[in-house]
Amino acid sequence: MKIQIISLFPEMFAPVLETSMLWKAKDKGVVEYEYINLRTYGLGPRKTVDDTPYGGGDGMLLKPEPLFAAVEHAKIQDPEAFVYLMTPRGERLMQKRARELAQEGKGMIIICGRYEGYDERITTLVDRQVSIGDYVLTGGELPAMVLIDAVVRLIPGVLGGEKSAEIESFSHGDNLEFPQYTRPEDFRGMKVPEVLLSGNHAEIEKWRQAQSGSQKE
Ligand code: 6GU
Repeated sequence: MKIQIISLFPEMFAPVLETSMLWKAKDKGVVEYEYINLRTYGLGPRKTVDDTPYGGGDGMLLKPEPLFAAVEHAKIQDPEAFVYLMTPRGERLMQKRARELAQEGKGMIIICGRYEGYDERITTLVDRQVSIGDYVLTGGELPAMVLIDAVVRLIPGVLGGEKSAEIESFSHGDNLEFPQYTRPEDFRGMKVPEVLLSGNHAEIEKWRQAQSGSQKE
């Protein structure tokens, strides 16, 4: 899966995407990251990417021309890719959607918004607008990394040794609903629940079910 990121701050991505699981996915050839600096497509000698809003108002908006040029460049490299716009006005990212994107395996072109917003005409380029929750961040870069992390870990072959089917059957891919313990058995008087030491797999399963909340989709 080719993941192309369009941003004014492309340097923010490597520390996250070139580490741990996201790096391993790349090392295995499962994904490929490309950072596209929106500034490259800026207008004039100052490489302008933003301007004031018509009708007045605070702040600057991303202009359409650089974004169109950047997306057109990305589309040439991966014509089948879906275009995502990270915006607090988008549809909130859910696990279910991350799973769909990982299974589809289509390339992703991710536009990171900045400043106070963007010219609305760029939404004509976009297949899906994505938000990561009900709060406002200074830009789409952190949300883009969240989206990429959520999707890439679910691509078959990324999690070491596990088959996607197994991941699916394991609490829909998320083993976060029940508490877990490792050694030591007694840490500062805090003991591991007896049932987990029992070796009784049926009882352990029952305990875990009881501890699990409902799976969020
Ligand atoms: Cl995608 N962008 C920004 N700027 N803020 C957000 C967001 C996105 N999702 C939640 N807050």
